[in-house]
Amino acid sequence: MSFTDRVQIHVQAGRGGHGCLSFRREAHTPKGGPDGGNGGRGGDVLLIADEQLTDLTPFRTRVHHKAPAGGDGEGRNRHGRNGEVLEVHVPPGTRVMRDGHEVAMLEEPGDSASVARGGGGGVGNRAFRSSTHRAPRVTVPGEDGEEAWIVLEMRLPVDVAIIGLPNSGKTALLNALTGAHATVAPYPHTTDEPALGPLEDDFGVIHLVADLPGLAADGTERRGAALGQLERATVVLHCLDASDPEDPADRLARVREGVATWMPEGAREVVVATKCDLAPAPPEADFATSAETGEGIPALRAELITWLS
Ligand SMILES: Nc1nc2c(ncn2[C@@H]2O[C@H](COP(=O)(O)OP(=O)(O)OP(=O)(O)O)[C@@H](O)[C@H]2O)c(=O)[nH]1
Ligand SMILES: [Mg+2]
Repeated sequence: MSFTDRVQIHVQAGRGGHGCLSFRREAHTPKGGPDGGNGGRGGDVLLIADEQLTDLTPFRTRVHHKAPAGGDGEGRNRHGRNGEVLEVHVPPGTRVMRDGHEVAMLEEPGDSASVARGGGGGVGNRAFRSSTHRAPRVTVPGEDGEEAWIVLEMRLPVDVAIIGLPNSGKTALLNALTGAHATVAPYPHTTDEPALGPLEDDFGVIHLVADLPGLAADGTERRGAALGQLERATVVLHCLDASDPEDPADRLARVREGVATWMPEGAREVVVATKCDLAPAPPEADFATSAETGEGIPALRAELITWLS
């Protein structure tokens, strides 16, 4: 399971309107001067973050996004109208990539970024009139709008984050709770990249549970990028190894200090004692579990589902 949702879309800004070739025609002036107006600008394509959207699914079927062209110039010096900006709504938290580089990050609702500039309007023959050129037949066509393939990326929001010291049983807990198959091993730092598992609630909604490695044994940050996934979690499961002889309060404090920067405001922190088949849960724990025997896992899962629903 991947942490990011990604789609590729094509954006095309509007072409500029063409300049007009026209001469004034009036009943009493057989050869009027040039009066062809300029073309309007093509419309830009603007991405805008919209809180109504939560994922990139709509873009799987709507790939091409084209802004309208500018209007052509007309006789009697009438300018073409500018093409309207095409607003493409994306979910907040969307990263915009072009040619492998980030070009914009639309974090908050209302954030916007122009991803394709409309073409400039053409020039009508009126503009070329001068004392030596009384009847210019020159016009300039509108420019093409910019077009590009861009990639939209969105980090999937983690609902439940599992944190704890290295080797504290985080991955084993993830697997037991969600049926994920992430690697569990008897040494620290087995998990280098965050691992994900799905948890389905009573309404069939999938919530993502993530094992977030990233702390060293002393509680300091080892890989901040992984811990960055914490920021949207609503529940944080803090693993406390029951079989570890070191003072539980000290271990809890160390981890809390280590993740303080990323801890989301208002998230519910739950202390989960792990490996309770080896030793009794310390009093600091809210839940006593064992991934080995399954003890406490159904109760924790049921509580999680209640909180998330
Ligand atoms: N007896 C017992 N052993 C467990 C339990 N949970 C995990 N372990 C063992 O503890 C060791 C570490 O478990 P992991 O789940 O890999 O721990 P982790 O916190 O993900 O470790 P890192 O990713 O390496 O930081 C492994 O040898 C597991 O088999 C449990 O409930 N009971
Ligand atoms: Mg692990």
